[in-house]
Amino acid sequence: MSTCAINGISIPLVRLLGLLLLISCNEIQAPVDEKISAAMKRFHGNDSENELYTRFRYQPIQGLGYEPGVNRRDPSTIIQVDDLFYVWYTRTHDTKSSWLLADIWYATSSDGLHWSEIGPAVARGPRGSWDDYSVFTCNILVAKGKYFLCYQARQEFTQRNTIGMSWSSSPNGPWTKLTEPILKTSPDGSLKNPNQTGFSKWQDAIKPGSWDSGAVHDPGIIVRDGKYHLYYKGHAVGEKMFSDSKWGLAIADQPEGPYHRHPLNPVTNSGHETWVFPWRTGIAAIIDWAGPEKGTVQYSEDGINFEVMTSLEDIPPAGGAFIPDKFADNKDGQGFTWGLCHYGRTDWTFLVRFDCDLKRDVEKQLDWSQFPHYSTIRDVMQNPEKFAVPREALGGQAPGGID
Ligand code: AAL
Repeated sequence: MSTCAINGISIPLVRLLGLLLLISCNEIQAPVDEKISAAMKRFHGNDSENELYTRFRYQPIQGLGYEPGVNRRDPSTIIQVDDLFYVWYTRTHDTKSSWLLADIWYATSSDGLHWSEIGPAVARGPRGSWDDYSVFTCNILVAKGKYFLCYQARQEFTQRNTIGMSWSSSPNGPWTKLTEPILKTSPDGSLKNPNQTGFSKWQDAIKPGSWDSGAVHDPGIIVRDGKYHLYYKGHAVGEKMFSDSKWGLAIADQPEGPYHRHPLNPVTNSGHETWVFPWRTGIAAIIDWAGPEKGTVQYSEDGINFEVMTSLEDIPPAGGAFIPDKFADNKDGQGFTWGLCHYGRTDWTFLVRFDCDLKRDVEKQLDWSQFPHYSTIRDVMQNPEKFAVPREALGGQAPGGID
């Protein structure tokens, strides 16, 4: 074999020719690359052409709107049974917290705007049980001809929470509780006051723990390849900032579990209330206000490895969408156009409706004049007096349009 020596290293001639060709190709390519800015290298297209881009529009609803004396929050995914839409949510009369001392209630509607509150679905357990303090922040799964509600549970003198489940053969109940939680916080880390009641204080740590050792929140289950994929939010014991939360995945062969944490957890590096839905052959996620990838919509072919698709503004807080194919397990996720979410910056939390274009094949609303959130500052909206702006002026539009 012919060889050639470079710096005393002998290289077969064929490999050397290949190497030279590679170097010369790179040389030809380099100037072309240099003509693309870093921003355009990571550019995947305009939002106007991006299927996963949307703007959110909001409107009031009847029956679950603002009502002094009642907190309603964290609505579930909405399902349709016969001609009725169903939603489940946290309900409490407490003035110190809108999710502790709570029970899970449900409401129905035939148009998604006028809701009738029916009554409690799942209530707190008897004193001393693992769900005696609050059952809250629920989600619904429809599988095997049954309905499963999964939710956060707290015991009165225990800081770390659990995820519980109840099932029923009808969306109207009655609901049967599983005797044990389906997920618990990772047991590591050490809290300063593990048996304190009231708000969870996973920040106060003697020893920090893993990412979901402080709390397992916002459970929601999707069916995929015949298995039950439970997505949830985790907080770490010793977490420094409230918005350092991340999402994880636990998988089971049966709706009731046992659920096993995925070895690649956490599967997101950001996100508060979990919001995942089947999209085409994979899973999409809306990451709201928490973490370095806040305000993004992400996609994952396998439900585990998520990539940012674009960013979104004014994401519905704790959005519970009407996702008709959430449990279809057909690798043909279509998305959704509406749902409910909560408003939490009032004395009593309440639910509102959002509409959007996150459905394949819908024509997107691209007209900017439709979106009054553009050019706003939250502090001015909340306290216009401080900025000497008359409250009546808030909804207006500055002359000159939207430039
Ligand atoms: C929500 C959710 C969980 C938290 C609290 C009530 O936004 O993340 O449910 O525990 O806030």
